[in-house]
Amino acid sequence: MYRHILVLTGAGISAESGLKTFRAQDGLWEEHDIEDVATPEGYQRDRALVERFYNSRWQQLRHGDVHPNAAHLALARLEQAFPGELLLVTQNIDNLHEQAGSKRLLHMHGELVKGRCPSSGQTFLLREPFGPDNLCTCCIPGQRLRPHVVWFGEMPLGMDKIHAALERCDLFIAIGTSGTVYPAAGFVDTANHHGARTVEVNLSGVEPHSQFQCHFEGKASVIVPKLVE
Ligand code: BV8
Repeated sequence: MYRHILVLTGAGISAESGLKTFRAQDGLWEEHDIEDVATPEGYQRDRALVERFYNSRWQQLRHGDVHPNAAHLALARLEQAFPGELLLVTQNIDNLHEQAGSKRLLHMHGELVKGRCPSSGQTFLLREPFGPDNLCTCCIPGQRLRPHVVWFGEMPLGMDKIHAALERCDLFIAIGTSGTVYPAAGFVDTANHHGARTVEVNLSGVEPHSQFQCHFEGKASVIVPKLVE
């Protein structure tokens, strides 16, 4: 019986909810260079482009027909039912895990529904799109809020908590991630090193990552509920 579970999710778990992944044909990055929309340098170079990139994703999450799918809901049920320790670390910046009911959740790459004051680091729930009028209320005069998102070259959030959980976990499950972005892509090596069972859930036809001991091929909305039941 497992006592400490760490679940890592990527864009693939939200794909069936209608949110684009990063590296599929019609993925987010197909329309943009990472350097232009997901780096501090890109934000300095063309703030309006970056704001448009995040505003459109924020609007889709708020007003689009985007809802948690069976995989999100199954993970929330697991958290409720599991008597041991469970931490859900997501690379995703959408709030579908929260909408599904997950509470023991860590957004290591930030959150689309929040803005951050560039001076104080304070975060604010977004009430309007990013732009010249969307200012923080923690400074005088207010600073223009930036997306509360971890860009390439920026330190992911909650790394101490994640490393502590990786060293303790006896089951590590990665769901819907291409394993291309570090440090998340290296978590499986740490879990293996500490003797955890490591499991990967990804689409069939996708090259499994050899570092995982077990692979379940199929859509997350089909596989994850079966794993949880
Ligand atoms: C860091 C937020 C150090 C933005 C994201 C040079 C300079 C600096 C750093 C580096 C460098 N070279 C390399 C690095 C490290 C860099 C990195 O890894 N680069 C890569 C490109 C090589 N990492 C970083 O920069 C990180 N920070 O290293 O800091 C540091 C140290 C000290 C002090 C300061 C700094 C920060 C990385 C975070 C970047 N931000 N997101 C945004 O969201 O807009 S990353 C972005 O990619 C998303 O968060 C996403 O989660 C992540 C990974 O992608 P996936 O989630 O895996 O999505 P993808 O589309 O790739 O794959 C989807 C998968 O799902 C596929 O496998 C598909 O088959 C599967 N799937 C699809 N449908 C389904 C499915 N599976 C199941 N069911 C389905 N239905």
